[in-house]
Amino acid sequence: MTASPAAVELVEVRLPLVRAFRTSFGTQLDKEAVLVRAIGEDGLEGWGECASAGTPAYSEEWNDGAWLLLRDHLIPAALRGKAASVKGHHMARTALEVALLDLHLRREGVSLREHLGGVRDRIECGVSVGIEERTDELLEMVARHVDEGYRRIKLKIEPGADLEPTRAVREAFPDTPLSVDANAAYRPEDADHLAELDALDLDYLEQPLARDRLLAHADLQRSMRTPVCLDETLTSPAVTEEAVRLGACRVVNLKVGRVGGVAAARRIHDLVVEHGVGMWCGGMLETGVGRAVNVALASMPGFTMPGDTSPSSRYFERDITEPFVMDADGTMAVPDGPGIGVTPIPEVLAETALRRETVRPAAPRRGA
Ligand code: SMG
Ligand code: MG
Repeated sequence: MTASPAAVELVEVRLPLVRAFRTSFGTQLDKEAVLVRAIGEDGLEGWGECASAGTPAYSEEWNDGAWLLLRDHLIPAALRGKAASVKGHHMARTALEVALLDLHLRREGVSLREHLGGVRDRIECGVSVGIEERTDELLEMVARHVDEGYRRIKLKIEPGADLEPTRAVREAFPDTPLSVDANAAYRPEDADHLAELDALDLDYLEQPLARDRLLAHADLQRSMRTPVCLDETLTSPAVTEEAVRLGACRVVNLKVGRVGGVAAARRIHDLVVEHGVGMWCGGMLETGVGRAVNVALASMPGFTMPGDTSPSSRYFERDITEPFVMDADGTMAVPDGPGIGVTPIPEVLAETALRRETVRPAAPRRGA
């Protein structure tokens, strides 16, 4: 698809989050991200972001691992015009795939949205709200987000912090589209407890059980009215098709990094459309680089629900790119410039960088 880059730079950045984000697997205070910069012979650049975090709490991937895999395997292969033979590590692979795609699309003058066949120039924003100690503070946050115009509120839940806060939000906001995300915190034995969510008119219950429990999710879905949405489980087009055909989910959360790249995401998009299930674009607290990809993806026709595609201000005082801004109607523009349509601002990159390293083609061996 694309000529090999002349060099590839890795940059790890750290940005403080405007508010700590608590999920069933931990609390995040900062966003740390590995960014990939593909540098062409012609001086053009392409950027990609690895969706992993500082620790392997959401999935097996984490930033130190991604850094080594990119530096020692994925990038050296790409510099030779090859794909490395690597299993798993979808987020790291996606970061490089996107950087190379961005470089290619910039050369061609084509936006990622056009490349993907996106049909909208604005997308609907939802917001994912972390677990809060106090329900009154949660209600205040939700009220603020509803006022800001978000089209859907998602609450993080875990055992002990589920029915009570969700019921309180539903009572205060009877008409707001609402969903919950458990990040795999429940067991199949919790089915009766989870079925109590049915009274709260939720758009979906996201990833209630462990990610490898396809059949258990199908059983759970049969036992409750609220649609089950899968996130962590859906790591490829094949497993997504099996989940949908088994009835393990009625809604799909699509994250490009989790599924291994733009090409895999397109295949999932198409099969989800074919099966007529709901779909929305997930988020990993991305900086502007990863956000640009999510927003372009969400412009495709199969995205039927607002995603975790929030504006930059939901996460950062200052994003590393020009900020993504949400209008009062809860929508956000899809970038229309070439490639992903945004680039890191050099000064912000310099201020937020923890480390940088450039990988160049190996010098040819003597006699080779
Ligand atoms: O990007 O706004 C965002 C965060 C959305 O809740 C979100 N992501 O399971 O869907 C999810 C989580 C994964 C990341 S939690 C640190
Ligand atoms: Mg999730």
